[in-house]
Amino acid sequence: MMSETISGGHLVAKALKAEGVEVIYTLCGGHIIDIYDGCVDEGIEVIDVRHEQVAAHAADGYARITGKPGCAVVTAGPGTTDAVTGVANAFRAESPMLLIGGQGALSQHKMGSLQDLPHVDMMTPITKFAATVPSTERVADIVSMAFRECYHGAPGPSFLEIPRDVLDAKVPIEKARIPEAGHYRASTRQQGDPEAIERLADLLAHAEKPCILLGNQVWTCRATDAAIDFVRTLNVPAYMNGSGRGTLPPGDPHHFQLSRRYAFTEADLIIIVGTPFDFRMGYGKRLSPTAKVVQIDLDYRTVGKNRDIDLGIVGDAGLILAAAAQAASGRVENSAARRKEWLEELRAVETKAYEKRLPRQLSDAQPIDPYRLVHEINEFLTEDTIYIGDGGDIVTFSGQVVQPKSPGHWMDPGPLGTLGVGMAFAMAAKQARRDKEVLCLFGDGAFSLTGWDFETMVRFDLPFIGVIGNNSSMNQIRYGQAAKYGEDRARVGNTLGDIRYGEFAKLLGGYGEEVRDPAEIRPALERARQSGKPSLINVWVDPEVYAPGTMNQTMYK
Ligand SMILES: Cc1ncc(C[n+]2csc(CCOP(=O)(O)OP(=O)(O)O)c2C)c(N)n1
Repeated sequence: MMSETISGGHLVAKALKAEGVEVIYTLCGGHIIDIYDGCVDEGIEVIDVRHEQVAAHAADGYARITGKPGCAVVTAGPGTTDAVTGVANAFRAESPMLLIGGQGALSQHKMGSLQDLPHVDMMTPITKFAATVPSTERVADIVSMAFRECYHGAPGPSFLEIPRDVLDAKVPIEKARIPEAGHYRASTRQQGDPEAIERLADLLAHAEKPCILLGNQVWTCRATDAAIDFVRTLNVPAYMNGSGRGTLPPGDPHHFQLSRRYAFTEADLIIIVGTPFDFRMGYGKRLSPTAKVVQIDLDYRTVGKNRDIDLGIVGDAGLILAAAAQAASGRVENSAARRKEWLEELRAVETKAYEKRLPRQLSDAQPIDPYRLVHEINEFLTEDTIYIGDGGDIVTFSGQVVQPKSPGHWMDPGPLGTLGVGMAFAMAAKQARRDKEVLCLFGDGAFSLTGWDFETMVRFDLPFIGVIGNNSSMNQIRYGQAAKYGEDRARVGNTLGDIRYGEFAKLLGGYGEEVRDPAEIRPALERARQSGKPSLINVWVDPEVYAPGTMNQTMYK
């Protein structure tokens, strides 16, 4: 009797299915078509995009939204090099995704086959795991291995290249290991060392002016409830960054944003959760030198990096915060009363900063003040709107003003600062969460990197609200040039055309509008919401004003 056979591409699809992956993002090529065929059998959706960078960013975005790994499949050579930026972004952002690249046949190894490149060498420094699949029997096994590696410590991307003959060959099914869902990687989370938890409880019991920064990993670990319980039980003011934004809703008594620098200077205990001391944190320099500093992270390499700390705990943010809240709650007597003044002090700083900026947020100026645009967006967001920022200066403005209303509803590129993530993140967010509204703010520079994939949004019926803060410039860079070389030499390499992106949206089958009057921003956003289509509201903003962060050039300090 002939035994049943299975090809490499079908084994890929089975391994994806076992991991719960429901969709792959791809741009086709002859090397990878057997994976598509496998996806047909396994019921995995295939979303084909216009540039492999978008496929990789979408896999990153899918991971962020769902907590499952994202998967992008690209062809050999230029398909894989095009995806490098997306993988690199996921690497710096600690996002678990798998990129599968095609490769020439093993039988033609180093013979100069079409699109042959040393992919694994290229991917090794920007992944947690990069390998060639050497035989058809091992395909599903190695895909599962790549997923296992994605979740080692802080998550991150893996890369596999699968040679064409390995993918296309058929092997008897009993010879292939097909790992079963839930049976090939650990499902445990890492507890913090109990002794360290006791020390943290002790520090909390003695602190008069504590504060906590809830970073990316609070969302990665789905630690929202534990974080909320922690700050409420112990009465600790909370700041949020990256995907940690939205852990507490705006208006919550423990939600703070504009007084962060003040808090970090005045606090006697600073707890940093799941975010590194990188440029966004001034490498830890802006923390009071006399405060006790505690760092909690999934990755031991992040703890104590760039700055000394008093206590470092490696593990899952949710488990550690829950354990610390429990250990400290008996000891922090009357914390509500004790820290009342500290919270009031911070609230006063917060209110003052807000009131100072408010006139700009309400400005009727034409051309439109970017503060007005981001204010209107902030007012427009609902609890069910996922907000994405993709751009330079305009996104720096939005970082100050836009506050997501729910956890996991904020997406930015992360520390790689990659322009062009927006369309892909919108695609992944809408595809994974049809019940959510998705709004992406683009700079016109950022939009033009990957804007053609607006057409993919139309083709797959993925409605979203795109807003372009259009200043016909790469303004964040222009500012630095003007400051360094003078206004008369500032206009080199940063000028963009006056593009009517609203028309572009219509051309591709979406909804579009041009907005020059600030009073028209809100109605235009409402019409985009009503249209039920992918949309672009092209808002012409003043190119002569810059965000404070840009003017301080904080990102380079
Ligand atoms: C892929 C990529 N290329 C270049 C840069 C450098 N860069 C940072 S901000 C910026 C300008 C972005 O312009 P735009 O999106 O129009 O926003 P604006 O600053 O004008 O508001 C550039 C080019 C980058 N971060 N990422």
